[in-house]
Order: sequence, then structure tokens, then C-alpha cells
Amino acid sequence: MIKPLLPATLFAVALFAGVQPASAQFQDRNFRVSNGVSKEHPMGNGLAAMGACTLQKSGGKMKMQSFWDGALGNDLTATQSVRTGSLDMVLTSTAPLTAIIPALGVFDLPFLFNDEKEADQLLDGKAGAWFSDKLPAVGVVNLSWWENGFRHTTNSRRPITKAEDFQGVKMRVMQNTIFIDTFKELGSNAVPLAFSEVYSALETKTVDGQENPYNNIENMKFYEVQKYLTLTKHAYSPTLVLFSKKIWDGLSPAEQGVLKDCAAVGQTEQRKVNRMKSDESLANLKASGMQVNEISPAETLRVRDKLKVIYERHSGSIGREALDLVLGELKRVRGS
Ligand code: TK8
Repeated sequence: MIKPLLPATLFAVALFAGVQPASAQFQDRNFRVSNGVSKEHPMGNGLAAMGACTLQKSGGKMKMQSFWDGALGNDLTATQSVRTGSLDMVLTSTAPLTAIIPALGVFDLPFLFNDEKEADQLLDGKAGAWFSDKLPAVGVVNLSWWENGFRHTTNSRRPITKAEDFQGVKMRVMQNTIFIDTFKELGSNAVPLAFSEVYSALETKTVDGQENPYNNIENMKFYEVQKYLTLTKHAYSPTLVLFSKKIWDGLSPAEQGVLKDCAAVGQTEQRKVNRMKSDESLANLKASGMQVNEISPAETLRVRDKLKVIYERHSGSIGREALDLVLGELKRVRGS
């Protein structure tokens, strides 16, 4: 007589404990996601993994729909849409957002990170959490840190082999005062432009060059309009996975949990593919006819020395707390 009662008893206990059946915790959702790059980019692999995870964990209720090539706006305008709640999510580098969160400028300091391992440790640790905690106040929730990657320099004028070769080269940079100042310091004419405008600016020779990770140079077909690629590795761009706080606040805790968990699943896939494809992209860029050169360690050191002044000059806008936190964490992970 006891056995048949058991499921009903359990159900009553569950109700009493306030546990809802899974179906009530998830609503039909369709989240629109903006990307500045095209769908073949490793962001696509990350979003596919995140989307599959979200769908599965919500019992088929929560869907993600990606838009590419800045179709829903460039990094900054799409982020503004996410802030107002007219768009659900955006993948963006930190650099275009420093007008909203000046402290993020710390990541734009030249030669901050030496390798991906350092970046991962910083962003997935105390420092990354500090920045993520700042973001809800401006209307966005950072679900995870993904990767744009280490940036290198292309131009149509000459191979850059020494610090002086930057002089007089008209360089497109991101809309970010630290990048503008960095290239000015090297003697370049720095022109801030949105990512979606770069190809035509290079094609029409409005600018001579630009700087981006290999994956982006290939993805955006910059190799069609650029001859020289110099492996400067002068900055690392983290990618934010920004969700609209306005929309976030209307989700159930279960839905929020699924988005967080699945953004982490996406992070693993995105970073893995980004790093794998980076080498492939470099080979493809060479094969497409770009002339690729390294810059010697001695010359890199001269460039780094010239740019040390950028750290102090921008410490005020970044803020001492962010600067000390990131530089302190870097010291710790480097064991120095
Ligand atoms: C892709 C970007 C991109 C970037 C740029 O949308 O603007 O050069 O590298 O940051 O996030």
C-alpha cells in the first residue's frame, strides 16, 4: 500500500518546498545576439556551443539567434541597444566601451599581456570579476570573458621592422583614446573608425593600415586591400559577452543560471577554436599574398619603451584601483 503513494507524496513535498516543475522555470525565449564579425569567425563556434547548451538545459525553450557583420550595429551602438533592452546580447571587445566604463581602458595598455594564459588567469579570476561587477550599473551583465585576441599590424605602405617605420602611416584604430594615443606616440596618424568601416577605408586609401588579430584580418578580408602584416602583438583584446540587464532582471533564476553556465561552455569552445584558427589564419594570410614579417626582439623592446609613457598618461582615466588590481594580479600570476 505504501508504494503507490510515494510519487504523490514526493510531489506534495516538492510543492511544500517551493520547488517548481522545470517547465515553469523556463519560458519561450528568443535571444538576439549581435556580432561585428562574420559567422565563420570563432565567435560563431562559441555561440553555437552556447546556443546548443541553452536549448538543451531549458528543455528546448531558450533559443539564441546570432546576427553577423554588424547587422544590428557596431560594437558600441549594439552595446547601447543592449543597455536600453532593445537587444538581448552583444559580443564586443572591451576597447570600444571605454567611453562608458573608463576602467576597461586598462586592457588597452600596450603590451599588457604576454600570452593567452596570462589573459585567461586575469580575466577568469579576481580582476575579471571586479570589472564584471561594475557593469550592471551601466545596464549590462557580463556572462563570460571570451577572446578577440592578440593584435597585429597591417598596412599598404611598407613592412614595419623598427619603431620609426610607424611614422607617417595613417592607421585606423578603434574608437578608444588609449589606442589613438599609442599610435600617435609612435608617429602614426591615428584615425578612429568603427570596425564595419575599416575595409572600405583601407580600400579607398583613406587610411594606410589597421591592427587586429589574424582571425579578424582573414574574416574581414583585409588581406585583399593590405600588403604588409607585421607581427607586433602589441595588445590583447578581451571579448565581453554582454547581456541586457533590463531583460536579465525579467528572467527566472533558473534561466539566468542556464545563461551563465552555457556562456562558460561557449567560452571553452570559443577560446579553443580562436587559438587553433589563429595559426591557420596566419598561414592563409601568407598564402593570399600578404608579406609577413616579425619585428626583432630588440626593436620590440624599443617600441615598448617608447610606449611606457602611455601607462602613466592614462592612469587617471583608468583609475588607480583598476590599474593596481590588474598590474598586481599580473605580478602574481607571473610569480614576480
Ligand atoms: C569585432 C570587434 C573588433 C575589433 C576592431 O566586432 O574594432 O578592430 O577588433 O574589436 O570587437
